[in-house]
Amino acid sequence: MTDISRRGFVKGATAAIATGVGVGLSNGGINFLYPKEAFANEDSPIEKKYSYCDMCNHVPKCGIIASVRENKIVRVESRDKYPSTPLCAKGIASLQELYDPHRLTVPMIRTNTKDASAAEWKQISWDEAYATIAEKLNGVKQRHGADAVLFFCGDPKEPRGAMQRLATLFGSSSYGTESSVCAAASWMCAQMVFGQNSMGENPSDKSASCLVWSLNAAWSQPNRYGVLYRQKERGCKFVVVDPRITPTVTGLADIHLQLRPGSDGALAAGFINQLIVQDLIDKDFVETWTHGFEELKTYVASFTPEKVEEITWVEAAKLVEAARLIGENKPGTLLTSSKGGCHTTNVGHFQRAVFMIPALLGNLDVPGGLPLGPGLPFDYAASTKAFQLEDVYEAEGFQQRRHDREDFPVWAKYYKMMQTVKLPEYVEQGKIRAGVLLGVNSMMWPNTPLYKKAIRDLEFSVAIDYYLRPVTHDLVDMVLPAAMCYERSAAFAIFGRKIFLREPVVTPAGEAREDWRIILEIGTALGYGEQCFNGNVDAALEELLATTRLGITLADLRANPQGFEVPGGNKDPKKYEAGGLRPDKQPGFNTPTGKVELKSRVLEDLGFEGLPVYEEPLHGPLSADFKDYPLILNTGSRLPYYTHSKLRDLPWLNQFMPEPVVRLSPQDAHARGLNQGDAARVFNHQGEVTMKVEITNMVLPGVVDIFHGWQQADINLLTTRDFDPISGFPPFSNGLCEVAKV
Ligand SMILES: Nc1nc2c(c(=O)[nH]1)N[C@H]1C(S)=C(S)[C@@H](COP(=O)(O)OP(=O)(O)OC[C@H]3O[C@@H](n4cnc5c(=O)[nH]c(N)nc54)[C@H](O)[C@@H]3O)O[C@H]1N2
Ligand SMILES: Nc1nc2c(c(=O)[nH]1)N[C@H]1C(S)=C(S)[C@@H](COP(=O)(O)OP(=O)(O)OC[C@H]3O[C@@H](n4cnc5c(=O)[nH]c(N)nc54)[C@H](O)[C@@H]3O)O[C@H]1N2
Ligand code: SF4
Ligand SMILES: [Mo]
Repeated sequence: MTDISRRGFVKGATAAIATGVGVGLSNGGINFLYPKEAFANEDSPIEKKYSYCDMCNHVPKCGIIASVRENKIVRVESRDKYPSTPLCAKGIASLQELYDPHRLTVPMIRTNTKDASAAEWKQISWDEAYATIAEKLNGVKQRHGADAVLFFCGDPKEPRGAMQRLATLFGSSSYGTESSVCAAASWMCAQMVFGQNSMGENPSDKSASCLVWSLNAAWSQPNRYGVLYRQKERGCKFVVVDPRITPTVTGLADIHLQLRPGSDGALAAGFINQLIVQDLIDKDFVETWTHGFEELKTYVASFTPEKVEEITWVEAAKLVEAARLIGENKPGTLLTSSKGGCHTTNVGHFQRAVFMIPALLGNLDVPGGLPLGPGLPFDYAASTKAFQLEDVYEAEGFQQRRHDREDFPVWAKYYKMMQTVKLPEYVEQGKIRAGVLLGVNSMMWPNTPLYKKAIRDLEFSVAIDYYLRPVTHDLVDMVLPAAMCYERSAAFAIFGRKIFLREPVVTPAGEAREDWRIILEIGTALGYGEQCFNGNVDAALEELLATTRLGITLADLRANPQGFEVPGGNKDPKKYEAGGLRPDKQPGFNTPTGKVELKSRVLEDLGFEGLPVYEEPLHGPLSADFKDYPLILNTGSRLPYYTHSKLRDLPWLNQFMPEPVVRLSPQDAHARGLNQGDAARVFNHQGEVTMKVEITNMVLPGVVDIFHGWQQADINLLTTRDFDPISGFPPFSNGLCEVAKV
C-alpha cells in the first residue's frame, strides 16, 4: 500500500505524467502533458465507437464518435443522426480531461485530522474502502437513525437514480442533489401552473414566436442554440428577456427586454397586463380552463408599462411592443432557464407568472406551442420512479421524517429529494452526521464557508470524483476515483421517445470505477446486495428498463446504437380536453382545481400567497445596504468554456479565461478609476474576492457579472442565504457588492 503525504502526492502527480496512471491533484494551475499512454501506435487499426459527452453535465448530452486505437481515444467528433450536435469547445477538450495526469485514480483515506488545513492521504484498496464505509454508515445509522446519513449527488445527473435507490434501501430520507439550486424551482412552478414539469420547449416549424426568458443557449446549450437559430431564419419571432446583451440576444432577439436582475416578477406582471390590455389573450381558453383569472387581472393591473419601467429599467414602449409581438404571433412557445432569473428570492412567484403567459395565449398543447402530456416514464436523470423505489419512500413514511419538510413545505410536496440549502443547520443540529457525496463541491452553495464547515463537521464522509479537489476534499475522510464518461456505461440519453445506450469505449484509468458501480457496490457492502445487483451495472440498467414497463431491454438498445424509438405515445393536441393530462383521465390539467392555476391552490393551502406577486430582492437598489454596496451582483452566468468549478485545468479551455474576471460597464469602471485588466476587489458585508477587470457593454450600468466556481476567488463568499421560501433557491443573480481597485 502506498503512503501518500501531500508532498509525496505532488511528486506522484509529476510521476503520473510519465506513467499515465496515477494519483494527482487538480491544482488550479496548468501543467498538462498527454501521458505517453495516451498515444497509440499509429499503425494499429482505428475502431469508431459511439458515446456522448458529459462535460457540461447537461441532459440530454451531445453525441460523440470516438476513434479508438489500442484502447486509447485518439479523436472525438460529432455524431451524425443524433439529436444533440455538434460538439462545443468543452466536448472537444474532453480528451484532455480523460488523459489529464492529475486525475484521481485510486481510492484514498485521509491520515490526518480534519483540523489540519490540508488533507494527507493514503491509498487503500476498494475492499478496504467499502468495508470502512459500511462500518461508518451503519454505525451512524445505529446511533442516530438512517436519516442522519446524507446521500448526495452534485451536478452529475447520471448517477442519481442509483443514488436515490441506495438512500431508500438504507432507509434514509436524506437524498439530495444540486437541483436544490438548479432547475427544480422552474419545474415546480410549471407544476403549480399547469400540473407538469417544464422548462419550456424549442419552437417547431409551426411556431410563429418564442419568448426566451433568461436563457443564454448560445453559451449554456450551444446544440439548442443551433435549433433556435434555424427557427429564426425560418421566420419565428423572438423576444429575449435578459439583463445582458448575450450572443443569444444578438443572434435571435427581435426585441430584447434588458431588465434589472431580480425584477422579473414585475416584468412578468407587466407582460401579462399588456396581454390583457391589448386584448391578446385567448378568452375561450381562459374562461374554460383557468382558475383565478379575475384576481390575476386585478393584481397585474397596477403594473402599467411606466411603473414596470421604473422597477425593471425596461423601456415602457418595448414592453408594450414585446407583448404584442408574442401575442400576435401565434402559436408561440416559451423557453425558460434552470438558472438565469431563477436565482432570486421571488422565483416561486415570478416563474409561475412566466408559465402563465403561454397559457393565457392559448398556446398550451397546440402544434407550435408548448407541448404537454406524458412522455416516457424516465426523469431528467434517465431513471424511473420505480427504480428509485419511490413507492417504498411513500409506504414507509419517509416523507414525514424528512429534515427539510418544515423549512420548505412546497418543495417537500413536489420532490422526494431533500432541499439541501439548509445543510449547515442540519449538521449543526445533529440531524445529518455522515455523507456519501458524489461530485460534491462546497462552492456550489451561497456563503461557502458555512457549507465547508458542515462537510468538515460530518463524523464520516466519502467523496466520489474525477479529481482530488482540495477546496472540498480537504474536508472529507475518503475519496473514491470515478471513471469518466468514455470509460463507463450510464443511464440512457433520452430525446422524446428515442433512447440511446452509452457503453464504455475505453477501460477506466487506474483503479477508477463507474459511478453506478461504486454506488451499487457501496449498497452491497451495506447489506443490500440483492437489491444492488451485487454491483453489476448491466443488471441494474436492465432492471431500470424493466421498471418502465415499455418492454425494452438492453439488447434492444444495443441492437440500435443509432437510437431506439419507443413505439406509441400520444401526440394529440389539447390533451386537456380529452383527459390525457391527468392520472384520473378526467379532462383538465393535473392541478388541484383541474385548471391552469393563475392563483395556486397548493400555495394557498400551505399558507403562501396564491397569486404570482412581485417582491423586491432582499439586497437590492431599494434595500438599506445599497448605499454601501451600490452594484448589483449577478453571478454564475454561464461561460462557453467552463462548467461550474470544473475544466479550469484544461489548456484548450483555460486559454479563454485563465483567471477570474469581473465584468462591469464602462460607466461603472470609469466612476471607480478602473481600467481594463486591473486587479479589483469585489466585496460586500459578507466577503471579498480579487478579480481582473473586464470592461464591457454586455452588462448594464449598475450591474456586475461574475462566474462562479473559481477556487481562488469564490464568488459564493459574497452571495447570501436569503432563500426563496417556496423553492429554497438562493439569490445568486441579485445580491449587492462594491468594486474597488486593489
Ligand atoms: N454563485 C453561483 N453559484 C452557483 C450557480 C450560479 O449560477 N451562481 N449555479 C448553481 C447551479 S445551477 C449548479 S448546477 C451548481 C453546480 O455545482 P457543482 O455541483 O458544484 O458542479 P461542478 O463544479 O460541475 O461539479 C462538482 C464536482 O463533481 C465532479 N464531477 C463532475 N462530473 C462527475 C461525474 O460524472 N461523476 C463524479 N463522481 N464526479 C463528477 C467534478 O469533478 C466536481 O468536483 O452550482 C450552483 N452554484
Ligand atoms: N458552458 C456551460 N454550459 C452550461 C453550464 C456551465 O457551467 N457551463 N451549466 C449547465 C447548468 S447546470 C445550467 S443550470 C445551465 C444554465 O443555463 P442558462 O440558464 O442559459 O445560464 P445562465 O447563463 O446562467 O443564465 C442565462 C441568462 O440569464 C441571465 N440572467 C441573469 N440574471 C437574471 C435575472 O435576474 N433575470 C433574468 N431574466 N435573467 C437573468 C444571464 O444574463 C444569462 O445570460 O447551463 C448549463 N450549461
Ligand atoms: S454542449 Fe458541449 S459540453 Fe455540453 S454535452 Fe454538448 S459538447 Fe459536451
Ligand atoms: Mo445548474
